[in-house]
Amino acid sequence: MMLKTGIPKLDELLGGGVPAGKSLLFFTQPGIEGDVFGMQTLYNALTGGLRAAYVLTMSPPYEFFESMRELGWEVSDTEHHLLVIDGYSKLIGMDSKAKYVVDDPYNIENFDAAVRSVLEESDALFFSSLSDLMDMCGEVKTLESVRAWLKLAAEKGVPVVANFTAWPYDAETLEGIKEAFNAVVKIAGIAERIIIGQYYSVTKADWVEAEEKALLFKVVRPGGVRAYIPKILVTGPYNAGKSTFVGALSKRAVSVDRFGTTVALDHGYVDYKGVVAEVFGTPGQERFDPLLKWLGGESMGVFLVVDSTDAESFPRARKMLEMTRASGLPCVVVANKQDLPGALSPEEIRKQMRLEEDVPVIPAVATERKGVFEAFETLVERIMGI
Ligand SMILES: Nc1nc2c(ncn2[C@@H]2O[C@H](COP(=O)(O)OP(=O)(O)OP(=O)(O)O)[C@@H](O)[C@H]2O)c(=O)[nH]1
Ligand SMILES: [Mg+2]
Repeated sequence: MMLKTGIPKLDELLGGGVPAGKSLLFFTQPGIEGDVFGMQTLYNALTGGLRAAYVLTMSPPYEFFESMRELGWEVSDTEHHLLVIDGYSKLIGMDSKAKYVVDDPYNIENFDAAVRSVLEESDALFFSSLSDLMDMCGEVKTLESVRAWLKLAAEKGVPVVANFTAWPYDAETLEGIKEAFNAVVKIAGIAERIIIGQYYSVTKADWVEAEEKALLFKVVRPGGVRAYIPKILVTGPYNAGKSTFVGALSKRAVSVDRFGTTVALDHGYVDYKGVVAEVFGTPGQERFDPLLKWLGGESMGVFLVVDSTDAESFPRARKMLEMTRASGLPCVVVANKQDLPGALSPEEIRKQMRLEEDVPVIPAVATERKGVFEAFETLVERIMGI
């Protein structure tokens, strides 16, 4: 049994997920939306039919269910096999309907009995926040108990997933908690005075050789964690179908056209199979070429859209490719308008454009949304390298 996180790309990086008896820590920098990672994994486990135990210390159960709902995850302890250990309500003197209610959440021993007991009847164990637990019960005592629970879970073959916010604890505590787990995913921000982006990376996993690559992500509501590509460029000759392509990919798209040709940027927002991307279409006319050079520099990948019936535009397309592909940006050629008579095949286009073997050419009909998501997936794979 593998516990899948359902976090885009993470399961691949972990070699399929969290194996039986192994443990995974989401180690989050304060201020970053790391808690969603644990919640998403819980949701994924529950909808996969697993019996999950959830040690809740962040909020009362109704608030937890509410934040799950905001993320688009309708969860209930009656419909799903969810055992909540409520380690919050008693803090504020509230009643609780949870099966396990911790009487004194300031005492780790009160959690101990509940955790040991749920391990007997669960396929996976989750902690909403081990840092909350530390704040209530002390760093040293919590760490000690966590080690004991992980050992017990390993013996029983139960996978454990926990969130942890890396507040300024003792260095020993921070090292200790990372050491205690089989795998650690670090979740942090890219800051430049303000936080401009969030990323995660697997910094440790003892059952697989995980690449330590940083993946940008975004949290969408509803939806949860999405892999995030801030910029993909769509270029190509005049009238090739770039604006149509951006529109076909996007949930929302804006194009500034005059008399049917683009005079400013197209912008689209793509949300497909766990990946969110901002897509920018460029105007095809030559007078906008300086813009193209400038734009290509900051994007993470390029679609080159060509009109498959218009071989005369191929030299121009080739030139645009060279302009944007400075320093080997991943690129996918979209052989558009395949529905029209006289459309050249992808192979023929490759030949005529003298494209290198490693540049994929994907047949498409942008007006009918055909091939556009194949092109998207192909480019995303190249950008993420997974
Ligand atoms: N038959 C067919 N027509 C298409 C297809 N894709 C786009 N078109 C048409 O081709 C014309 C140009 O499409 P646009 O999306 O505006 O092309 P563009 O590349 O953005 O054009 P510029 O911004 O002027 O460079 C429009 O009339 C589209 O409807 C396709 O797959 N098949
Ligand atoms: Mg256009």
